[in-house]
Amino acid sequence: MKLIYAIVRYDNEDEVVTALTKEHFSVTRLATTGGFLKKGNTTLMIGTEADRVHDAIEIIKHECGQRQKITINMPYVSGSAMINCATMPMTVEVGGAIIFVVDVEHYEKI
Ligand code: 2BA
Repeated sequence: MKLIYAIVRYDNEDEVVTALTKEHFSVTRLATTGGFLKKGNTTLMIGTEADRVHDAIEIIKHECGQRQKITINMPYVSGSAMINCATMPMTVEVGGAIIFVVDVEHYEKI
């Protein structure tokens, strides 16, 4: 058995979960926060048989779409000091999903 962690944007959460449950995947949603942008995102936990991992990832890929580049204004840091109110434009990629697949040592329902 495998456990898939999929970090998705809030905007995609409902569509991804609906599509996964329609295909009989069990899903748990966790409200999480990205360390870099400090914005809310959603982490999905999907426990499934190894031979269904590919199908789950294809569904996530289909619902989350392509990654896109966006420009954000980051606080400007000079040396160890953050200069008040100064910002610096920076391009980051968002969208799509971040996926980890890990082995499950033991699984049971009691
Ligand atoms: P955040 O940490 O808020 O990162 C948002 C986006 O900012 C990232 O998108 C990436 O394009 C950029 N970014 C992140 N850290 C950066 C850094 N140190 N320097 C420059 N740019 C940086 P994604 O890669 O799509 O990640 C989306 C969210 O997935 C992340 O939100 C984080 O919550 C999670 N994530 C991504 N990679 C991870 C990893 N290796 N381990 C744990 N969580 C991860």
